[in-house]
Amino acid sequence: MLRRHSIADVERDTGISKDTLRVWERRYGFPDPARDEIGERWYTDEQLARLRHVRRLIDRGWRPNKVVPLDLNALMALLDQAPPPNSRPAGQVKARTEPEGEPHPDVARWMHWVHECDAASLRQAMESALLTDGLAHVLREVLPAMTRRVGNAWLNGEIAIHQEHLYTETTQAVLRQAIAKVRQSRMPQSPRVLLTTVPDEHHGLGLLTAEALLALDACDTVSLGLQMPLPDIVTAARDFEVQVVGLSFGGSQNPRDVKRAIQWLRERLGPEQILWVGGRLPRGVVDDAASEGQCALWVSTDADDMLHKVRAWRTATAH
Ligand code: B12
Repeated sequence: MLRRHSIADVERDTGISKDTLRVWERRYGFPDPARDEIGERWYTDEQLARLRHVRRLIDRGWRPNKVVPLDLNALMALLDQAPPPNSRPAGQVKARTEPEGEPHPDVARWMHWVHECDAASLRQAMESALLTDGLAHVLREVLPAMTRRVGNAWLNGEIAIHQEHLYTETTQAVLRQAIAKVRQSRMPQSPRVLLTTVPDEHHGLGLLTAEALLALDACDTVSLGLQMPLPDIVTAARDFEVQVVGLSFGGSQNPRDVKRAIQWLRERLGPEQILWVGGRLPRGVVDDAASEGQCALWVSTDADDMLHKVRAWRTATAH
């Protein structure tokens, strides 16, 4: 069934602001949304798919006037090419591009089962990688590469949404089982960490990755799953007597909401607690939110940094 998307949906999905969408409509004649009876813009699936590709090309350094007018096939062909001539220097390229780097052999195998919609074989392949290479290796080397591949494959139309869901669900099931196996008693001087996401944050693999790495590092974690209302996070942090509240962000939230959530929590968690935010954070949001609030703020966007913070905490509380 064809779906229609409001301008706010398109902004949230692609990260292209409403103002920019309107300017492109005037300037390039695309996107050319239909209007409803009260004049609101409505975009089709096809327009949304085209805009996702435009966004990725702009992130790679293409200028809007070169890509906005192109059709989907032309955009896909450009995505397979090298960066454009005179592209912006690396520092100015938006952080959301997802180069895949050298293909990992497990990724090719796992993708095969995703294409085949074969959940049992995918799960078996993941379990066998865990046995052969260990959880830490899979978390650091294979899962990030596989997730990027799956994300790009979905974006390029190589796989359907149900195949992307098959990957996410299987990964979650395998990781949960692996976490249960490695969970060990908490090392003295380790923070107890409550893990969750804020309302409307549906991305859960980052949270699970963090939980698995903390379990490997003998930290005690309390995982409350996704989308906890903010006041309940504060209550749970008190009731579970945690030292750290870890939040994971998937990159699709409005930066204003992310900043507000961080500030709101920093004002209400205790001064002895730490708010730990990880995942994909809109640029600048954490800097803005960092100056306010009574509890400390940790930010981690990669796995090793997460463990350094735990070690620093252990050292600081060792006496
Ligand atoms: C799977 C997925 C989904 C699934 C999530 C299912 C689930 N149960 O998790 C579903 C289908 C629900 C989904 C929905 C959406 N998604 Co989505 N999704 C993805 C995908 C493919 C994988 C995300 C993921 O799990 N990554 C794996 C984790 C392990 O990696 P990570 O998040 O980077 O985390 C690492 C670190 O940051 C750290 N970390 C993470 N959390 C934490 C927390 C703490 C405390 C610490 C210390 C560390 C830490 O640990 C990890 C390992 O180092 C990505 C594409 C990609 N390549 O990642 C898009 C992606 C994240 N989604 C995106 C978007 C736009 C959306 C949607 C708006 C619409 C859409 N187009 O599908 C909705 C929004 C839903 C919502 N309101 O939250 C965009 C975000 C754009 C951006 N600005 O970055 C991405 C990047 C796709 C893209 N290329 O455009 N998505």
